[in-house]
Amino acid sequence: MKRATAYANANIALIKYWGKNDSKLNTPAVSSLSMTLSDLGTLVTVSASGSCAHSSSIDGRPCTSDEMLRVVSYLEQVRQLFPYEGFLQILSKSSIPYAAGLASSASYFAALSVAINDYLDLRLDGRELSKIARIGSGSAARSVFGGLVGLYGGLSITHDESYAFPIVANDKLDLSMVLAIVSNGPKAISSRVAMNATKSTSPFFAAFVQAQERDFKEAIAVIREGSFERLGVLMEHSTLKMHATMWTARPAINYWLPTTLAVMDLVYEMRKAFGPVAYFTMDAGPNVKILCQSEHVGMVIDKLRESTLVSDIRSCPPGSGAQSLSGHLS
Ligand code: 2P0
Repeated sequence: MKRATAYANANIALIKYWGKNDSKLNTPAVSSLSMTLSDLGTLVTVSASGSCAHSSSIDGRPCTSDEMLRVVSYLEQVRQLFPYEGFLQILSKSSIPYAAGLASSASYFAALSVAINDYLDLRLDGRELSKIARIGSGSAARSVFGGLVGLYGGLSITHDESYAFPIVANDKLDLSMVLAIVSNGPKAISSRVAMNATKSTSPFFAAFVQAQERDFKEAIAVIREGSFERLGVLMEHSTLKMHATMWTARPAINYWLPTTLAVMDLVYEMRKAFGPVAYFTMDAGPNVKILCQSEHVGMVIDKLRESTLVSDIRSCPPGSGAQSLSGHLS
């Protein structure tokens, strides 16, 4: 039986993507920048479905109808771009808590895109792969590449212009991300629904979009120069601006929990005690991701443990991009 399997890691945005330009092709309204994480990702195997419909399972359970809708819509978009016959079976296995704001859809659609590329023998390069991964999930475009990655977006950007690219970081940065898992539960509102509601109702959304291109370009320059402090400051400002657009949506959207704020406070305390060593970012969920340099990972973990605010702590250095594998899920 013909099968193709790929693995992709999750990524965490330093400069956030929030809001869409085109909902069908899923082009983002703003450019964004992320770090691909190591050892936190999704394995996907593609084969023929053997029936007259696509089929799909996640971690051994059948997809819910909403999940199925999203996968089928992606597979049919791919069919329009790269015509293929018949229907596909998609099996996946993830090391990420599902839908908890830990980029599970990013690694899923990046791995799926690479597996489909192999299965259909499309021979797409990284840029083209990132464009089809983006159709599945905006952030998935970035998981195609390892390390630090940019993704072009914009209010009038086209499918061809919206692709991801790797950014060569200055060795001085030596980044790592510590994840403080406040909650593993699925989010109450999907990021897709939340970003559409934010874009159409928040008076702050236009300001977020306006500032984003400058933040994106500055972050790329800072990554090349190797200034950790400037990168951390930009990252915190980006997440706070993004969440401010959500709180000012109607009705308001809030992903944070009291523990989220307590962990943010702890990061401020780390900086008071040790200088510019740690910065926070939060996504569509209550979990806090702390950016630091390798030499400070031990201190960040110790402080989190001492605080007893979270029991699940993971540290992730930068990880590799999506890749084809020879073993398959069954
Ligand atoms: C990001 N997030 O840049 C931002 C920050 C969450 C907050 O991308 O609708 O799953 O599939 O394109 O990529 C989460 O949204 O949204 C996300 P879709 P996605 O990482």
